[in-house]
Amino acid sequence: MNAAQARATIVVSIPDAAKIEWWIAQLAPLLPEWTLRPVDAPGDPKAVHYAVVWRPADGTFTLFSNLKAIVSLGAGIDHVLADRELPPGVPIIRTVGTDLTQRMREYVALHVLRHHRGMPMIAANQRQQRWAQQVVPPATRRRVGVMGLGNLGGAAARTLAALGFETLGWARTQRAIEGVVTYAGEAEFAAFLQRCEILVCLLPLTPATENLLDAALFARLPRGASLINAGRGPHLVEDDLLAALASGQLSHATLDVFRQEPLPEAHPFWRHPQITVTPHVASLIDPESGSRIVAANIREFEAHGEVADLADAARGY
Ligand code: NDP
Ligand code: OXD
Repeated sequence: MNAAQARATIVVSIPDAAKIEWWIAQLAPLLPEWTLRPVDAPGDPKAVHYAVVWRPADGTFTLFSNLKAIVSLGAGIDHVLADRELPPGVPIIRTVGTDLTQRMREYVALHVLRHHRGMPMIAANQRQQRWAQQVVPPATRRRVGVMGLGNLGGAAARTLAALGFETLGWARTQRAIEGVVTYAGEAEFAAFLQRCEILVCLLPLTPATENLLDAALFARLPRGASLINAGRGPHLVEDDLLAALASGQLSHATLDVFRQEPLPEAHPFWRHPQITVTPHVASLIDPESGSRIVAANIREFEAHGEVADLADAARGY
């Protein structure tokens, strides 16, 4: 790095100020050639070459005319693309890694098994001291479908197949995963849905996937199916879920992501007996390994102008 580049700055933008300090403290020793600053005290804006962000405010990047790349502190880039003043053409780097994948595999296995074995009903029975035995089929006769077969969905589908579930997967393009029956695109969506007794959503949020979890989709699932949404809140039409649970078309839902996060205290999902709420923890980025991945990606991008975890902004993920 030459003298002119030595002043280069990386800004960090996260809604929670304490987390900004934390990420700066983690990243600074890994990137000693760069100055790390909070986004609202960037120093010379022309020296800002990278922005490391989670849910940046609208217009965050407009000051930075020499931005080389935006780094999403997560696998999804919807929170970056949501910025209505996003400068066009600036590459967006996702943060993915084996930690993130491992955590998502655990979350999906936990909640699929919980639905499969009827745990919500068993827990409700316990609260009423009710001893009610019910025989459930083995995993080999339970059909579980995963929407989205990328980094996380693909890993989740493999895990479910390894547990013995009859595993189905759906993506935009045809994907081949050993032990998983895969479907692609609009044309094969109905055939996929009609077989899913448990449906897991691990799609990115794009114009094509927003509101996809709606009444029409629920109607295509086998009656009594259950839903796990760990993608994004706006995938789900909330009133349609409540209606499907009330009618018995769906039996239970586990939701990790919401239109408004944190989920407001008065929201009906909190107290709904057929809904399990988890606070966007399916696969929280691990701060230590996360900083190593972010630092490695910045170095790689700086050296070669590209990196494996580059998102495709036009595609939306
Ligand atoms: P990837 O980009 O690796 O994979 C996305 C998958 O979705 C691909 O298989 C893609 O299809 C498919 N897809 C995209 N658009 C469509 C569509 N219109 N129809 C059908 N399939 C589609 O993403 P990741 O697996 O890394 O992450 C997925 C999402 O999970 C993130 O965007 C984020 O929203 C969420 N997430 C949630 C976390 C949590 O803690 N709850 C943590 C991390 C991420 P194709 O293969 O054909 O391209
Ligand atoms: C992510 C997330 O996108 O945590 O990584 O949701």
